[in-house]
Amino acid sequence: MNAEETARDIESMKIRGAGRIARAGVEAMKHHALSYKGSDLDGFQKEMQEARDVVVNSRPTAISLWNGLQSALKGLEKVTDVEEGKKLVSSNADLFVRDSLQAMDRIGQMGSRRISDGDTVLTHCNSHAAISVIKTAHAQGKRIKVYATESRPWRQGILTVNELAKEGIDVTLIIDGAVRSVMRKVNIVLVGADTITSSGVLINKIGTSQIALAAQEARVPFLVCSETYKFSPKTLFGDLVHIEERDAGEIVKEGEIPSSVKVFNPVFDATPPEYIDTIVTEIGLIPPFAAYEVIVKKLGSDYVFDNME
Ligand code: RI2
Repeated sequence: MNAEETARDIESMKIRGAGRIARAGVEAMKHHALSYKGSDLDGFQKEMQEARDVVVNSRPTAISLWNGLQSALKGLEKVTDVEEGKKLVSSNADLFVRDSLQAMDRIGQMGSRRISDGDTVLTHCNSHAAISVIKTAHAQGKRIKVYATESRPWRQGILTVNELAKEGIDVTLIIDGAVRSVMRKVNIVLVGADTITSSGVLINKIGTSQIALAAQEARVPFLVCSETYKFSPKTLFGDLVHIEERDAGEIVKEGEIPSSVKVFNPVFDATPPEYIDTIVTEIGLIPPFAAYEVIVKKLGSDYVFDNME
């Protein structure tokens, strides 16, 4: 799909999930580069920047999209002709998609070591990184039970229960309000990430921070499953993460409430590092306070500074 179609599908949440939107974004860059007809290098580089800007603004919270698009265009300023530029964007995009899928598998392998036979897991929304851990543990023969939250208002929990049931995993759907009631039966919480800040704060689906609170009260380990491209270089230099707010129509039907009633629909929230036991990444289990190291080591301080906007 081209940049405009991809941006529209990400904004409408037809494509969703921090990892999935990043892969869709870099694929759109590859498509845009390969379909460029001109031979003018400046025009090509300008077109690619414009395409990047169209896609990156489609969902402001998940840094995965920004990191993915930056890596797709990495080195473009140094190419000497359009053909070289097309090849570079195409190979950058292929590399990002390959590495991001490999990262999910590695997270599954490493995270499953924290799952014991007979464990009950609670997960929120529809995180393929968290689901990778659950599926890997199940494939290892561990008899696990899963509570999946409905995750209002988009109800991504329905996706999760369908994906887990298909694998033959014992899964129970609960409403978001039931989390604290079931927490005493839970051995471990696994959630995904949209963004992890340089100070180790987790930005994830709304409701995550309440789950972390209930887990801490019940002394249940709370693990984040996140590829390193969900760590935010922009927060290293002072940027605050924008928490996306979406339409009231996602929560109430037309005419259901008086027009004088306001509707507040933030779709992400922030969980402080002290509520997080560890972050399962493809380069190992990272304490949240080591997020700075991951950002600088993985992306490099030059990359961070060069990509300040
Ligand atoms: P994976 C999703 O956001 C959820 O917040 C989920 O935890 C996170 O992205 C990571 O998902 P949304 O796109 O990359 O549903 O682990 O708003 O699949």
